[in-house]
Amino acid sequence: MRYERSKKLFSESQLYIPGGVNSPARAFGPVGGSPVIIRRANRSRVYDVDGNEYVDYVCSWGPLILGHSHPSVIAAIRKESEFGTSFGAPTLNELKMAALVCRCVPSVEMVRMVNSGTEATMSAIRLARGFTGRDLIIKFEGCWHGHGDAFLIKTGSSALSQGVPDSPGVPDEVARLSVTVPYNDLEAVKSVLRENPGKVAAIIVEPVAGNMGVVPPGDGFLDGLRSLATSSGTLLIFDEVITGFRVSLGGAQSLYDVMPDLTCMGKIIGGGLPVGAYGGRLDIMQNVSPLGMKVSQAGTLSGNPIAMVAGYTTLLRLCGEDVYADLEATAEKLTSGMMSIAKSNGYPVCIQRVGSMFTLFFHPGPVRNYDDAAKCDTERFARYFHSMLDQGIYLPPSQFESWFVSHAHTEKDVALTLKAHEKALKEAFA
Ligand code: KE4
Repeated sequence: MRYERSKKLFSESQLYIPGGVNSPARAFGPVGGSPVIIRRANRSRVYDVDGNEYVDYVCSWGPLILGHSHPSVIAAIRKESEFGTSFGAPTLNELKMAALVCRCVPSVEMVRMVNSGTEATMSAIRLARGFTGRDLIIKFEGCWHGHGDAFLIKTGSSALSQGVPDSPGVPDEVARLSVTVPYNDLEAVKSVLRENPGKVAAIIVEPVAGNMGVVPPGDGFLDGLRSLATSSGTLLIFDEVITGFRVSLGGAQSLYDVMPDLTCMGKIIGGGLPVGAYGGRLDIMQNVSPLGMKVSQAGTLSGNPIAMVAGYTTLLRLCGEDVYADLEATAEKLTSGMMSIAKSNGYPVCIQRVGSMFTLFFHPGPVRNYDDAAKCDTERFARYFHSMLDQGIYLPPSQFESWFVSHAHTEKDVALTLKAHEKALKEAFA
């Protein structure tokens, strides 16, 4: 049987790990069935414990922009680990990394390393609150900023209502400090700012949303946020945990030429190891402990030397001239091929893409916000997903995630994917 060993191991995992997974996104909940257990990976391919091979479009949920087991990254990790695994003291690796991030990301003048995207967003919000002396934050429905209490809030019945907790364990008092508004809706942001003068510390946004499927910012949306933040004394935070070093070397802020006050990063900057970072304007960052206002934030393993070399080696490769043009070409070929198959058969789907991140929506489109995304036909997506898996194509197991193309994906991968896609669409719409 194709998934026999995976199924057996997953049942056993459920005895010891909640839901059998260390992050719920992996659990196949939205598509049904049992996850495949991955044993190893190389370039664009992952291999499960039953020996099945897949073309991988999850890429560890974004970090592996160079593909799996990139030889330079692996060599750097191997070499660095010979020198020790962690010192809890300053290192040369973290200096090189910080300098490179500041050079590549235009609005970042100073940066602090942490261990995950969640840590980055939680710390950025604390800094924004400390710096402005205000408590409220504005966030957008359908964006995901990790699992910090401040972010686990979705909109109430009215788009402008104060938040209610989305997860047990988030106190109402905390939830009330987050106001959720629809993505791509500047008017909604304006009203919240108008109703709460002098109270909003930060607006936090995924500059290209990747967590309701890929939803690009509409014309003028990011610029509009920038002006509203400036005129209200609110900080603008770009959560570039996905888009950082993905949509361009300088992230979404470079691509759209809009400068946030603070930027959260993760995924790619760790080269596949656990890293996050937040950075931005010098006058703000100079208040992170031990400096200035001493806004608290610390970490035993932050700036871990092995994680730093994995990230640094990845970023150096991305500084090469060819990478983003190649990624664009591969992603364009794949998505235009997928759409022409869908169109010629009259299937009501659409693809939204920015560079090498995209989503195939089971919705005719456009998808501009969470309400649009919620209209997708998730049952058809589940059938499509399983057909692709059975044909050796590994996709995120949810309609509301981004697919990622890596620099290791080849023409052959594209051809295999298109062939599988045609059959999977037919099965989804049967
Ligand atoms: P982590 O704490 O998972 O490293 O990063 C949180 C985070 C913050 N901001 C954005 C825009 C993110 O996309 C994420 C994490 N993304 C999810 C799914 N897209 C990772 C998968 C998972 O949670 O297992």
